[in-house]
Amino acid sequence: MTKLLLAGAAALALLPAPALAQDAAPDQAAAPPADDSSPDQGSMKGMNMSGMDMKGMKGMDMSGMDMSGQGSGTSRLPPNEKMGGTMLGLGGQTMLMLSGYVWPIYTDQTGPRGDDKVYAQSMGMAMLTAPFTGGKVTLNSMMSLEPAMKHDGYPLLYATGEEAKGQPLVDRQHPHDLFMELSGRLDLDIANKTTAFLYGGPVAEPALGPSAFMHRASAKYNPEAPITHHWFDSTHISYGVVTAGVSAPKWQFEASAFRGQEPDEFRWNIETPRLDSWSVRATFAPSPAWLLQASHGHIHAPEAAHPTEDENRTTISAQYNNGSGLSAMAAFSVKDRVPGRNFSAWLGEVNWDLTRRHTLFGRIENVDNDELFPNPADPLHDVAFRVTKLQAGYAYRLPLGPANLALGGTAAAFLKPDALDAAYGKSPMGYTVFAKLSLGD
Ligand SMILES: [Cu+2]
Repeated sequence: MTKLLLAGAAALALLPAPALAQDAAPDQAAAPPADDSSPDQGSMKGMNMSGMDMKGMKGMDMSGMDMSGQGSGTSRLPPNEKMGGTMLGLGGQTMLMLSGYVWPIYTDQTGPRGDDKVYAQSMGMAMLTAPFTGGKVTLNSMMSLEPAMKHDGYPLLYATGEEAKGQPLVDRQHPHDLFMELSGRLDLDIANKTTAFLYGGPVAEPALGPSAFMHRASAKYNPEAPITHHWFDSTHISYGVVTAGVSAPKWQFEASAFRGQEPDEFRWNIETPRLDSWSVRATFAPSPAWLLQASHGHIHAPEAAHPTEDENRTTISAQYNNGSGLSAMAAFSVKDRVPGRNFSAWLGEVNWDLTRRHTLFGRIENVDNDELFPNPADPLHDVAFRVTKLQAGYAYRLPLGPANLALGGTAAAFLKPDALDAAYGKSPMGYTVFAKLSLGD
């Protein structure tokens, strides 16, 4: 995927700048400029044409390929939310969108349970869209080189979920798998702007939770995964997914069958797909700025360490994007362990592009977690603690042609019960500095 990103960037770098927009639509290059009342212009709004000559795009027929408001998997974002990327026309109306990032980070998580590390997050996405009369086919691939960061990922206080060396990961965030998504989607028009769709693949995302954090504008410069990842969006890499739904501009209903077990610690391979879990999701976009989501799923034996425990997960979320640099999300989740009890979590997240250069962002999370002491001999084993994480960050952005470089850092503090002082210290902190190079926004 780094390769993909570089290849995309290199391909663009080889083109003379004025040809860029034309390259995005070779068949329309010679088309006469359309008048400003072109009905297709609305669909351009959602696309990030950074560095491109918008005038050259006006004549394009963008019907069937409005990417605004699309999140990860089949999830949706506020219609105002742009999907960053570079479009390449492949003839006819077939388009290839490339986007991705390489994100070197240094983190220092303090206190007895902290650690520091230099690591890199990465992702490369390629999306092929081929409209036809009466519908559209979309193929998605998303890859990451994060498996190179070793099984135990990166230090992140109070994060839990998945395993390394056969042990549950605690105070660390797992790396993502090489194949984050390999999926296809078929949309068939059933009414004006309304489609019935079928989506799925060996690696895909079921209809559960809000769009995964790496696809939300509200988290685009936040280098830390949410410590509530396993309450909201941890199913975003599932081995085996089939989803059917109906999608309209303002609403979407869908249901999925998928494999409940989380990815194992060997992250270069594709694990055996199964369909042993299910979920349903309803999505509503009352206006271009808002996206509301509610979902519920039954996850069969998600954790390898607890093969006899299932999980019922219910999430609701509200996302906001004003279309001019301010995006936010508020979300609430209840994890009902079967057998077991409920564990709830909530999250608030914001990203504010103050100017073209300066961005402020932050996240607040609160989670009830009983996995902080995995050793059965520990007196605090299986005891639940409610922890709040408060995090703020800043990014300085440098546009580099079709790419963007963001330099920044974050600081995080925690509110926790005194009973955790012995293990974590009185006031542990989490710091990061980073440089995010992205194709697209
Ligand atoms: Cu993840």
